[in-house]
Amino acid sequence: MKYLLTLFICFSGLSFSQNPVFTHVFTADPSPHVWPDDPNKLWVYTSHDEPGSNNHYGMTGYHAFSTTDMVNWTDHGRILHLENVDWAESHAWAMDAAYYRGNYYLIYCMKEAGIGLFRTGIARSDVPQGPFTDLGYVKGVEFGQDPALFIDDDGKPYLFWGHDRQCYAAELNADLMSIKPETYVDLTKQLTHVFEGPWVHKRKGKYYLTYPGLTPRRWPEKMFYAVADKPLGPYEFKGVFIDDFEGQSGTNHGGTVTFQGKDIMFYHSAWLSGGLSETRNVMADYLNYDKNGNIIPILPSKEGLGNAKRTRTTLLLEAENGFAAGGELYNVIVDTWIKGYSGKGYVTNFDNPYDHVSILAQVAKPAKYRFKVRYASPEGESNHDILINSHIYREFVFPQSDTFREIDFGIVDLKEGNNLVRIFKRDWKPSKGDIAIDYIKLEQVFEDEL
Ligand code: FUB
Repeated sequence: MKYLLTLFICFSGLSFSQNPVFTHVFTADPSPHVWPDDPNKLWVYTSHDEPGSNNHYGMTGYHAFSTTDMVNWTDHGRILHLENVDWAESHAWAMDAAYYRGNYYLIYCMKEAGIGLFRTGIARSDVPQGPFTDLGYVKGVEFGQDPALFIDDDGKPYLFWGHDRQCYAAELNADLMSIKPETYVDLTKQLTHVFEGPWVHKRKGKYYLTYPGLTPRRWPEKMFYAVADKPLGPYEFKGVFIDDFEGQSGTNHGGTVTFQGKDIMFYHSAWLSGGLSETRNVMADYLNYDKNGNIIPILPSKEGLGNAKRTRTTLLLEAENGFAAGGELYNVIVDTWIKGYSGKGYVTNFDNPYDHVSILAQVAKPAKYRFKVRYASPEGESNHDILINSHIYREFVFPQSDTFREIDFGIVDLKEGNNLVRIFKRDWKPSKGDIAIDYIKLEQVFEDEL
């Protein structure tokens, strides 16, 4: 059977390639989760590398991704940015996410304004895709780089963080805003070679702490792990499970998740940028254990998680997210009243020339996307300009529609980096109606499909 499958692959010209997982945007430090309200959806939260920078100093924000089949992904866009965190000045480095007492949390690190030292920030949302609202930083955490928030089965929250060859942990108070000082532990000596980036998962009653480290102090980072009977240790060092590999980044960082019955390790490499060490992309491979519960080392594979030729991502960018997602709402409002609407909100009240909504799409390289807009316009047709990066892409009359529907505008070109899509009220023809914009979609298309 295996032979036949190999033959089929050779003759059909198919080769499976699901790594890198996201090929349209540079992403790093993946934090994978399955939330309790939907076991059929896998979420991955990432930091974002700026195209062209090839260093970590200019990192400014985070993205959320979701999938049900590990082939077709949704990029929910920017979910938190330095601009949305008034105590921070730079270094939007690694983060984690958690579901806790009915809300979703993003726990992240940024450098504190005027001080320049890492703090561990907490932001909250009532939906997994964000955007997240900053609540401040966790008190009692110094040098709070690379936080991981682990909620144990008994509901107790634990924070782990790692910075420059050190790793610490503590139980958090129930509001997640401060540690319980009496629980604080220094795990550094238990985690041989540790450099940063701790992540904890639980399997068969044991706590696995995975982390990037240097042997001895030699870059690039490899991934190691240690195991304990209690979340705060003591941890027993086990060894390396992702060694050096071709095309790796200077750093490595990641986490594990169980999805559809399989254990998966998400981490990062520099494959998408062609080996630019600090311009990274998310990778994923299955994680297996031996009969004693030891992690079987992972060899980063081109195939990744599946049997599809490649992954495909659609950017699903909600109009109402505005500034929190890098966009803008100019003299328009967010509403939900249109009959049958069930989302978080749409943008409406385009009643003056220049009223507009702008939506940010971040991509790694110049590429083509299929562009769609979901709208309703119950009172009649409505005239608008659609601008992409300040150029008029289309002057368009949105037809009257009582209900929300998608218009497919065909293929558009996006440039490397930040792209702003603006839907703009212009007085070139009077409108009868007032549109409501729900979202835009930008679907990845590949050269061989054009
Ligand atoms: O992504 C920026 C930094 O690089 C992270 O915080 C570290 O863990 C390393 O991956």
